Amino acid sequence: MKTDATITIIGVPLDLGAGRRGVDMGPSAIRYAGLSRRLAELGYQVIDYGNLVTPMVETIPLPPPDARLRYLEPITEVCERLADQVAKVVRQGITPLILGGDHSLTIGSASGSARGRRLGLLWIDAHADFNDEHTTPSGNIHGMPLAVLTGRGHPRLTGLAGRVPAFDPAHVALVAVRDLDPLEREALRASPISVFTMHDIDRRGMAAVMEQALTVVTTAPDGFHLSFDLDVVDPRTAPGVGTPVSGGISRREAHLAMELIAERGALQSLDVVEVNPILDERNATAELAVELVLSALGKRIL
Ligand code: 4U7
Ligand code: MN
Ligand code: MN
Ligand code: MN
Repeated sequence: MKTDATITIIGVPLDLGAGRRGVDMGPSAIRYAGLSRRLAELGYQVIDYGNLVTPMVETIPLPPPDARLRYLEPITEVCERLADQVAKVVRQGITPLILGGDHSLTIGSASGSARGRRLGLLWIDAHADFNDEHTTPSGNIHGMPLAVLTGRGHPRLTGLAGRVPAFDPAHVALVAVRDLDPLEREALRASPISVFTMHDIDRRGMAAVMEQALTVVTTAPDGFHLSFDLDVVDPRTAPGVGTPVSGGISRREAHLAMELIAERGALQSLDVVEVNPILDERNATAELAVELVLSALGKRIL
């Protein structure tokens, strides 16, 4: 992407999809870390649309503890509005940058970006987010968006791109995964999604893995959407996430992945999700999110 292009920021202060509070403050923390100014310094025209209106958990009746799709209705309603907003921005030739918020919001952002075009999907996450209402151990929808976007899940969620699946699984790559639930793992093994685990990164290095993952997502004709869950980074570096998993990628590996994304020149839209300021240390995780967005959008050291 040319660095004089226009970027639109959309915040989604949603935490209904996660098991604990706090990710709803992610968009504020990422903005506070200097996102707009840094993007402008890189040469972009930046338009901040502000935050979508999202319901607060305290204002909704508590779902039963054994709910399998907790807060389906309000999450669907937010994702519908987000998908419409993202699709509108895309039609104007503008790149949407969506700030989360829990990962259920990507059902809206990626679906909106994929309306009327065939995109690849690059999912960088410690988790596969490949559960459905039958396999989920938690009932939390932030563990389901990749399944929904490839056509498996509640029909209220799978259709937001205007077709099911929103993304052909042959054009989807999952990078740096290290924590799978038993039934989720089976579903993933049976799916044509290209999965690159932490093991692959340890063995072959981030550069080789990312080149291959990018080849997968760029076989789609119209470019790709990036979904970046901050919990992919090791919790010593990115403590401010709701579901930390030790043994994650390093700061440098994360930057390298983003720099290789920029080099391909096919990125159409992106979201950065799961930043939880309550659990963060002096906004370090939000600051990292800003740095990584800059790398994905073309910032170079020299
Ligand atoms: B995230 C989990 F059970 N798999 O489904 C689930 F371990 O968006 C976690 O990647 C999901 O942060 C994590 O609840 C969702 C759990
Ligand atoms: Mn996730
Ligand atoms: Mn995750
Ligand atoms: Mn998480």
